[in-house]
Amino acid sequence: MTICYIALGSNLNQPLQQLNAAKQAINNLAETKLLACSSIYQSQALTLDNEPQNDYLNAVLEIETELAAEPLLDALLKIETEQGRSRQKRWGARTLDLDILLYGDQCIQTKRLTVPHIELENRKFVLLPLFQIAQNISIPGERTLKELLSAISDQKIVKVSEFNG
Ligand code: A4P
Ligand code: MG
Repeated sequence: MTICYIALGSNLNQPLQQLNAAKQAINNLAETKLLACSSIYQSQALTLDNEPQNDYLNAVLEIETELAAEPLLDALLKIETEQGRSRQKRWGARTLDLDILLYGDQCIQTKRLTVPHIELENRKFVLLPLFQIAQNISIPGERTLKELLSAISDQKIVKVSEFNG
C-alpha cells in the first residue's frame, strides 16, 4: 500500500459538482482507499497567456493504493475523460484536472509522469489544501510543507466549501 496525494482542479461546467463527482470516482477506484479530503478552495486561474479564464476550485485528496504510479495515472486520466475533459491548450480551462502530487516518498521521472508534481512548490492552491490534510509530510528531496508555504509568493486563495458526505 502506498499513500498518495491527488490534486483536483476545475474551472468549467459547475466546478463544485465536478470536484464532488471526482471524489466519488476516486473513492470507487479498485485497490484504493480514500483516507482524507481537504476543503475546497477558490483562486484566480494561473494562465500562460492573457486570455481570461474562470476562477478555479482546487482541493487535495489523500489515498492509500495498491496501484502502481502509472496505472494510477491511467485511472485518473479515465476519470478526467468521463467528466468531459478536453485538451485544447496547456493550462487551458478544464472540467477536471487530476494530478498526482506525491506517490509515497518516491521520485518518479518517466515519459508520462513526474512526481513530485513539477509545479507543486509554486502553487498555493496546491500547497494549502495539502498542508490542511498532511501537515507533517516532507517532500522528497525538498523542504517541509511549512517551509514551502512560507517561501511562496502571495497568491490569493479562499476556502469556499467542503466536499459532500
Ligand atoms: N503528467 C506528468 N506528471 C504528472 C503528474 N504528477 N500527475 C503528464 C498527472 N499527470 C502528470 O497533463 C498532461 C500530462 O502530464 C498527462 O497526460 C501526464 O502524462 P494535462 O492535464 O493534459 O495538461 P495540463 O494540465 O494542461 O498541463 P499541466 O502542465 O499538467 O498543467 P497543470 O500543472 O495541471 O496546471 N490555476 C488555478 N488557480 N488552479 C489550477 O488548478 N491548473 C492549471 C493547470 C493552470 N492554472 C491553474 C490550475
Ligand atoms: Mg494535469
